[in-house]
Amino acid sequence: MPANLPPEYFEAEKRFRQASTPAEKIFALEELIATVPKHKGTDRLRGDLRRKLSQLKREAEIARRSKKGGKSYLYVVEKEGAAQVAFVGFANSGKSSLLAGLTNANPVIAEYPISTIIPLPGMMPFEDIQIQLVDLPPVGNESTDGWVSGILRTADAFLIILDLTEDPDVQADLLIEQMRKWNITIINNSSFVNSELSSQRQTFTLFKRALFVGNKNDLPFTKENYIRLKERFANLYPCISVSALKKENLEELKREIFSITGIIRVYSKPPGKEPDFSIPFTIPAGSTVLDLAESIHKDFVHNLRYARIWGSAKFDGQRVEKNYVLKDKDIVEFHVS
Ligand SMILES: Nc1nc2c(ncn2[C@@H]2O[C@H](COP(=O)(O)OP(=O)(O)OP(=O)(O)O)[C@@H](O)[C@H]2O)c(=O)[nH]1
Ligand SMILES: [Mg+2]
Repeated sequence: MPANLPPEYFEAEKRFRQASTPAEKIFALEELIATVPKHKGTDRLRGDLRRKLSQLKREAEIARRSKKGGKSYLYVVEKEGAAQVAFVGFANSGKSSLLAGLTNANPVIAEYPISTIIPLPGMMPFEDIQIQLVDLPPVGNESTDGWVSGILRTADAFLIILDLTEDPDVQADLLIEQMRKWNITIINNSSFVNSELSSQRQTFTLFKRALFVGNKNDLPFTKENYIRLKERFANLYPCISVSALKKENLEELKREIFSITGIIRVYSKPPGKEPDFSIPFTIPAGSTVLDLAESIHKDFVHNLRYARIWGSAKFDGQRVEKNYVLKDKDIVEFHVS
C-alpha cells in the first residue's frame, strides 16, 4: 500500500467494500480510482484497481448477455475510434435523430418519450478519424439511470442535447444538476487549465467536457430560445444550434464534437522520408513530443534525442526539444540516438 493516500481514498474504499450489486461495485470502484493521486508511487495500485475494474465490467457484461431477454441492469459500451462521446438529454430532445444524422447507425426515432431503452453506439467519421457516439435513454428515467450514469462516467465527453422548442436553458440547468448528483462536473471554459483540473482530480468528482446542442432549430420560436440559452451558457460552454431532422449545421457540429474530445492528431515521419498520413496518432491536447513517444513505445523514450516538426513550428522541420507541446495536424520526425 503506497504511503500518502488521501483520506478520500479510504472512504471510497469502504464504500467499494460495502457495494453489493455489480453496478454499485463498478460505480464505487471508479470513484475509488479517481481518489488515487497520480505519481510513480501509486502506479501499481492504480494498475491493480484498473484491472479489477475491467474484470468487474467483463463479468457484468457476461451476466447481462446470459440473461436472455431478461431485464438487464447494466450495459457497457466498448470504446472504439479516437474518442467516445455520450448523448445526454431529456426524452424527445432528438438524441436518436442526431445519431442517425451523424453516423450510419439505425436508432429507433419516435414521438413517444423513452423510445431509446438500450445504448446504441455509432461511428462518426471526422476527416481522417472516427469518433464513437453513444445514444442513450433519456436522463431521469429511473429504470435506466443506473447504467446510463455508468456509461457517462467512462465516456470521454458529452453532447448535451436540448430541445429548442421547450426552455433549453431550464433543461440545461436540470441536466447539470443531475450530473452533479452523479459526481460529474461539466468542465467549463474557466476550468480548462490543466493544473486546476489535476488538483480537482483528487476528489470523487469526474470532470467531462461537453457541447451544448440546441436541436430542432427548424421549428418556430426556437431562435429566441437559443438566444436565451446562449445568454446563460455561451461564456461557460460551447453551444451550437442544429436541426437533426433537416440536417442543418451538422458539419459544423462534427467539428465542434471533435474539438470537445480534447484530442489532437499527429502524423509521424521517418527522417528523410515522406510523412505517413494513413493513420494519425490521436493523443490528448497538451501532449508533448515525449508523451507521443511514450504512447508509441515505452522503450523509445530512452533513445529519443529530439524531434523535428512540420505544422505548428515557426518553420518547417524546426528542431524542437522533448517538452515541445504538439498541435493538431503536426508532423513529427523523431531523432533517436
Ligand atoms: N422538427 C424537428 N423534429 C425533430 C428533430 N429532431 C428530432 N425530432 C423529432 O422529435 C421526436 C423525438 O426524436 P428522437 O430522436 O426519438 O428523440 P430522443 O431524444 O432520442 O428521445 P428518447 O429516446 O425518447 O429520449 C421525433 O418525433 C423526431 O422526429 C429536429 O431537428 N426537428
Ligand atoms: Mg432516443
